[in-house]
Amino acid sequence: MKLNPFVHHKPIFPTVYPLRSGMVCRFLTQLTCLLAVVVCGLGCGVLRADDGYRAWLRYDPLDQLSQRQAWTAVASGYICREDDPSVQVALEELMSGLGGLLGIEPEVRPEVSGSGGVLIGTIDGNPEIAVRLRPDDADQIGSEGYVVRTYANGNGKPLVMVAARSGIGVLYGVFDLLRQVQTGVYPYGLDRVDQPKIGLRMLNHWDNLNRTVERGYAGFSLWEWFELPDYISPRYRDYARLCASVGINASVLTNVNANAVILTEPYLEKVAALADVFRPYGVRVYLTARFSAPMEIGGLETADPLDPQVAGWWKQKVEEIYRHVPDFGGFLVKANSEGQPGPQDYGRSHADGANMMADALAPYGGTVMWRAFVYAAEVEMDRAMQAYAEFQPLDGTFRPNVFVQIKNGAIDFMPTEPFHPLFGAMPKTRQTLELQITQEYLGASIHLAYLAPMWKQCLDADTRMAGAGTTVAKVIAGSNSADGYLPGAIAGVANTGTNRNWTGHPLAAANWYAFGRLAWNPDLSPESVAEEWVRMTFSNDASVVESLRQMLMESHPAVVDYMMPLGLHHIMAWDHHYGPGPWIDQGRPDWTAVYYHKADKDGIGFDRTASGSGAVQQYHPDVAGLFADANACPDRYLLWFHHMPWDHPMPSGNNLWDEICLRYQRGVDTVGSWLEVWSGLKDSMDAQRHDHVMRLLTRQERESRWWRDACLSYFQTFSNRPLPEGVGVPEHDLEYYRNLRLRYVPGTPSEQ
Ligand code: GCW
Repeated sequence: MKLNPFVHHKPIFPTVYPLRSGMVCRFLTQLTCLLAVVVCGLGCGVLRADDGYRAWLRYDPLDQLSQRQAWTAVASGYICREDDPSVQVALEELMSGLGGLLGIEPEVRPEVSGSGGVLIGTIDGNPEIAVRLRPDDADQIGSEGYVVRTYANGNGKPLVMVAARSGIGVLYGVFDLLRQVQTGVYPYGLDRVDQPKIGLRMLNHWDNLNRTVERGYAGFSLWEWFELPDYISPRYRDYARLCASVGINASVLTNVNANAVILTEPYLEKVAALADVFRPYGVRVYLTARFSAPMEIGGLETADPLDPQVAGWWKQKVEEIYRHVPDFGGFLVKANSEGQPGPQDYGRSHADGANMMADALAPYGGTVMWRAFVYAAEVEMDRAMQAYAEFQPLDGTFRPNVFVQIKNGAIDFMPTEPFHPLFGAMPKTRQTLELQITQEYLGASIHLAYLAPMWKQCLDADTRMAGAGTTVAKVIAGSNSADGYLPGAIAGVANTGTNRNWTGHPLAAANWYAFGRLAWNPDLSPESVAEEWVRMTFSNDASVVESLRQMLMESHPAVVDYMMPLGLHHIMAWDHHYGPGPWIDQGRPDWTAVYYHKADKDGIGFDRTASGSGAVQQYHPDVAGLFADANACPDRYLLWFHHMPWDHPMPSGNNLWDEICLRYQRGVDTVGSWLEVWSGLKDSMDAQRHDHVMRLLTRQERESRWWRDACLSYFQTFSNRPLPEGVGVPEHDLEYYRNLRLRYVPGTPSEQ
């Protein structure tokens, strides 16, 4: 058995900023750890400054004494005898995790002995595992799942076993085990048998080669292209660890608004270096492919997918990529969308384009993720209908290794959107659900918005396409469901960057975490996921858990209230999308706000019923019936589907105008209430994160009033009605808000 000799001593995340002198650094690190253990042991809470780098894998001494003692008794040693790279990183993680949480450094042994311990390994790789498994375990864990179970071990010493079929399953099991310890679960009676419900769980990075990140609000791209492949930042490994800890198993490194240069030889060497780091963590690398690459870097005169030379170029290119990255995942493609080149430039269909690339990738097991986010300014049809109109008729024409990647809603990651009508409507095509973790339309990294409840609404939405219960989650899970859909995937547009804490807002890491957890198991409740994250990221202290979980759960509804309540959408500022802009009426119509809210003296909202654009009819008749009936339509989608009179009576008893105003106010009030809640947590966490969040919440409260005041002043010019009682009076006149101009908002593609 070969073990990495460094793993005993090498902390995976530095506990202090790296210092110049190794000795001083080691001494201080040890001193800090010792102090932390003492402080924690005295029950004083965890008060060390925390820059957030370790995210939810903090591994500070467990703040619950009796759980800590119980686990310390179990973790008397680690039993592992496999060389598999994923098992090895699992062992490192276990040692670093339990070492930090319990303050212990036990030995690694090859055999189970009378003294208990943590046994990890694969079924085939370690006979100690095989003899302990139950007959049905192997069937329930698939290729990526695991069993985490506590056994009584002879003389009363408990043994915890983490078993899987594959090394990556062992790693996932170890992360699950660490999560149990971190969140204060006792070791006794632990019996967890789990596997992911969705096979492909991907992050999409909209990262450019110059390291700007489109719609990224947490600094620059994590990928140091210029330094690669010579210098390998330790951050890559920590990124992979964080991904693996929540089950993310694929990463598209580059922006969908693609640059063909990523496919050139020097860049493929850099990509290979990243893939090498990610591999033991089970994270497969994908790239975006610019459709016109054969012309831009291949010297061809066309990129026509039916031209044999073009197909030949892609075949060769793919062969070259696999030489560098033998387990390359495939391509993500944005074609004929927002100015990107695509097969339609040559009169060909999306299927022609996708299939040509799919054929090149198929021999290597690679896939094409082809985006359905297409709409054209010249087309008269309601933008919300165009993707369905384009793609649904192509069902059955895509190769088996093509996934059609569909945003959760039919417009574009709005604060709330009804689920996309394409889900479940292409039974012969693999579908990927694309969510946006980065907060393009939800206050960037400044506003708190925990997105799991919104994602969950989409995952749970019943498309009815194969009968009642055909939820979006089931459609993308595919063969796991009884509905006969092909296995699909889930993708999240990442919110990561070079900010020390990865996500800018210290609480925005909850969204990265929750994306992974829901991708693994869409049946989890957003609330339980929030609670896990709080416990792991902050503390198990009841007041912290309770207050922060509640704030997280309130946050998305609050942001919807103060930005775009009742199904209003796309009323944000031009281009950078930060702040209100309901008055935007210039530029291509489907990028304006007036196209969507259609406010006039009679009312407000987009009529998508049969009397309007007819978009509801793209849904299954049962769903269409619900959305088309203004009295039955969930109120969060009311103005998405209906143009309603200002005096329409709402179920609350208010008329529509008053209801809109009161929703804006409710959002402002909710954010205001967090200021006090957060102040109250001052002594329960480190000052660094407390202060950072306090300042952001203060700004969010101010900006929630900005949204309310700007939007209501503007809509009031149509409703001609007074603000109801209880709604704050705008600080400025409408002209003031219209003239506000933000410059250099992060993540904005154009220079401004
Ligand atoms: O949400 C919009 C963004 C664009 C983005 C596009 C897309 C990457 O404003 O910045 O481009 O969607 O999803 O392709």
